[in-house]
Amino acid sequence: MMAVLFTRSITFGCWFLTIFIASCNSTAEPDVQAPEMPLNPTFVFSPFEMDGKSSVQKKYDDSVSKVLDKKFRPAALNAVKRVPFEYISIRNASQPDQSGAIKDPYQTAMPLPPVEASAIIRTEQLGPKLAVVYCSDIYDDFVHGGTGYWIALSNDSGKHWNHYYTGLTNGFFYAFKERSSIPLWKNKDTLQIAACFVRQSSQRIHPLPPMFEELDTAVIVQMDIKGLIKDSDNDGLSDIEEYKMLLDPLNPDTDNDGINDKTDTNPRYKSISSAKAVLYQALLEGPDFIAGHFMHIDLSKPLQFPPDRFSDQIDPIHKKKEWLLIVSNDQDLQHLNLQNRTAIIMSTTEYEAYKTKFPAPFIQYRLSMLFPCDGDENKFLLRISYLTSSSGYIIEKTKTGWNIWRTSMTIA
Ligand SMILES: [Ca+2]
Ligand SMILES: [Ca+2]
Ligand SMILES: [Ca+2]
Repeated sequence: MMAVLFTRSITFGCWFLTIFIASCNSTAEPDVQAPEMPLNPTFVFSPFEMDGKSSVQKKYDDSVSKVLDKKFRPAALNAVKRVPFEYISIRNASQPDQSGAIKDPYQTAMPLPPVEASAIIRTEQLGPKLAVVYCSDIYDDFVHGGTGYWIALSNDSGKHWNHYYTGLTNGFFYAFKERSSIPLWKNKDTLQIAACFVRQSSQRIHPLPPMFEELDTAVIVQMDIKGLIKDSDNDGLSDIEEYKMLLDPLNPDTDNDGINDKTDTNPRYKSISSAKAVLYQALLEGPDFIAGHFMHIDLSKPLQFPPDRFSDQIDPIHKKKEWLLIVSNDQDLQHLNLQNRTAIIMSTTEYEAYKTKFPAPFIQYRLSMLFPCDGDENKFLLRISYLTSSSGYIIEKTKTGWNIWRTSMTIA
C-alpha cells in the first residue's frame, strides 16, 4: 500500500529541503555511510540511537526502487499530438516564423496584470479587451521543466483582471513562442498563439533539468475563450481546473460534505479527524515543530502552528492555496484535513489513468504507510522522501496521541 505524494510548487520543496539541511547541521556526530545511490554520494545522519526492524518496510523499499529504476521512454508521437481539451484546436502554421521578423512581443503601452514581468509570454489589446499569456506554477511543477500556461483577461482596458488556467504545461507537449507575427487575438472570442510541439528526450537526473526535443516548430494553438473560462457548476473553479484536480465540474461539492470545491482543502474525500489522519497532517504541515527531532502529538488538543507558518503559500494573484497531489489507497490518508493547503488525493488506479491525461511529472513526496515494527502493536516505522532526500521516523502510539522521533535523514 504505497503512498506517493506530489506537490506542484518549488516553494514548499525549498522549504522542506531547508528543514533537512538545518536539521543536519544541528546533528552533533553525523554518521556518514557508504553510497547507496549510483550517481551521487549519499549521506545518512542519525540523530538518535534508535532502531526498529520491519519486514513489511523492506518489501515496500524494494517495490519503490523497482518503480524508480524504470527506464525513461519519450512520449509516443500520438500522445504528443492528442488535443487535450475541447476548447483547444491545433492548426499548422503555413510557415515557421522567421526569427528576427518580429517585433516586440509586448504592447508595452498596454496595462498589465499583477504578474511577474519575466513570466509574461505575449500581450495584446483588442479595443477594451486585453489578453496576457503568462506562466505560473500554481498547478504545475517547473522543477522538471514544465510551468503552467495561464491567461489573464480584462474587458475594461486593464481595470480588472481575471486569471484562467489553460490546462497546458510548458514542455508537455507545447512550448509557446514569445515572438511571432501571428496576432494573439484571432477575433473577440478566440485567442491564438504560435507554439512548438516538444517532448522530454532524456531522463531527469537530479539536480539537472531534463532535455527536450522539438518535434514541430510551426503549430498554432487556438483557444476558445468561452471554453477557457467555463465554470459549469458555478463553484469558482473552471471546468479545466476541476479536470486537472479530478473534481466534478458539474457538482459544486464533489465529496458532498457541504464544503464547496473551491474552499474544501480535501475536495475529493470527506475529512475525518482519525488519529492517523492527524498524524499525517502533523507530518505534512508541521515538521518544524520537531524540536530536537522529537514531536509529541496530543490528540485531545488541536494541532498548533506558528503564526505566519503558511502565509507565503497563498498565492497573492490567484488567491489560491498551494495544492498537493497525493496518491494513496490508505483510507486514513484519504481523510486528511490540511489547514493550509489543498490536498488532491487519488487512488493508485486513478493515478495511472491521470498520468495519461497529465504526463508532466510533479515533485514527488513519498509518504510510506505505517510499517508495524519490532512485533510491537504500538510501534511503527514511516518514511517521507522528497527528490533524493528522505527522513525515517519511529512512531509510537501512546494513550493520548503520538510520539514521533526522526531517526535518520538521507541526502543524496
Ligand atoms: Ca466549477
Ligand atoms: Ca465542482
Ligand atoms: Ca466538498
